Amino acid sequence: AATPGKVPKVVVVVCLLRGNKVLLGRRRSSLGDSMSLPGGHLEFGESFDECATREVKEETGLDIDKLQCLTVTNNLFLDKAKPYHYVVISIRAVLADHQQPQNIEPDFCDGCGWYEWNILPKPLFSPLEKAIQAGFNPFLF
Ligand code: 8DG
Ligand code: MG
Ligand code: MG
Repeated sequence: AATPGKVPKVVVVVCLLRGNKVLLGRRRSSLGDSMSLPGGHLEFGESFDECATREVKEETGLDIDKLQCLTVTNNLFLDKAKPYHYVVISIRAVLADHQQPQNIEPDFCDGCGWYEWNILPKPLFSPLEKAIQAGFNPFLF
């Protein structure tokens, strides 16, 4: 049903892979801290790849390469106090060649780190947790 004044938003998130690990960072919200993929809102006129590259750079300082579109999910959390509806495009990428993984500055991204896919930290950001429970795995594309 149409809800006056509310529109879905488009978000691009990035599974930045290094070996068998993925980059996650800490998100702070009123509902508590959780770990999530870097990413953010698609800006007017951007391609998905441009958005992925820009958000990762803004949030971690890292440059990415070999971008590949994985999934599109419709993330609905309508029963929350602040209901949200995001169309989330997941992109897989690796570090650009010149990039030294150890160069991540903690200042860029609180709690940012590389995690093995089968030993992910908890709590995960709930939409990510949900996607993983539904079988999402960036290593299987
Ligand atoms: P801002 O400029 O709007 O402050 O931040 P942004 O970096 O552009 O946006 P964001 O808050 O990081 O991401 C926008 C929304 O995307 C977030 O509030 C919830 C939704 N989202 C998901 N899954 C994921 C995910 O795995 N990672 C991130 N970062 N956001 C996600 O539904
Ligand atoms: Mg963000
Ligand atoms: Mg943004």
